[in-house]
Amino acid sequence: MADQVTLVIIKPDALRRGLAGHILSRLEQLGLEMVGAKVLSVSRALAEEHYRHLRDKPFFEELLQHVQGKLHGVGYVLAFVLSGPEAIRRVREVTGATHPEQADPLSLRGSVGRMTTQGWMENLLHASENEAEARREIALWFRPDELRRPVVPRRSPARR
Ligand code: DAT
Ligand code: MG
Repeated sequence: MADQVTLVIIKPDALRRGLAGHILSRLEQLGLEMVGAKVLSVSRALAEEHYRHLRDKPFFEELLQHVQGKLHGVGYVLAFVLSGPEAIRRVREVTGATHPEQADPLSLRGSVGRMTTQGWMENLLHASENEAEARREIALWFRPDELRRPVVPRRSPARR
């Protein structure tokens, strides 16, 4: 199995509900290497860039508010870079499908994710979907000196 790197974000809905430890402990069971970890406040610019593939969706504005913690009163997230065999697929499997009601009941989103009565999707964590997305996201969320070792090509000066 080829080694892969992936970006995981434990989002404000999970932190608000005290689920960071539960999520990390499920991820830890995959035996992946932790290459980077940090707590940070998400700027609007970072949120927009991270979710740029969804910018035309009707829920985009809510999504930006969500990842910035404005819906949950938690102004930060936890971000991780994990590496190991089939890391992307295996982390996505533990994470579960996007919609909590469609996610495998034993996955994180299926077991503790939920839709709120306001209609917000609390799906708890972000996990990269494929190698190209993982490379883009890791370069977006982590500076090279925040990673224990290089895992993605350096960002070109033009993109900073
Ligand atoms: P995933 O997070 O499973 O990779 P995605 O990349 O399609 O899913 O969407 C990113 C986030 O956007 C997702 O975690 C929650 C939000 N989202 C997606 N579809 C949505 C919808 N139909 N209604 C509300 N929020 C949605
Ligand atoms: Mg996605």
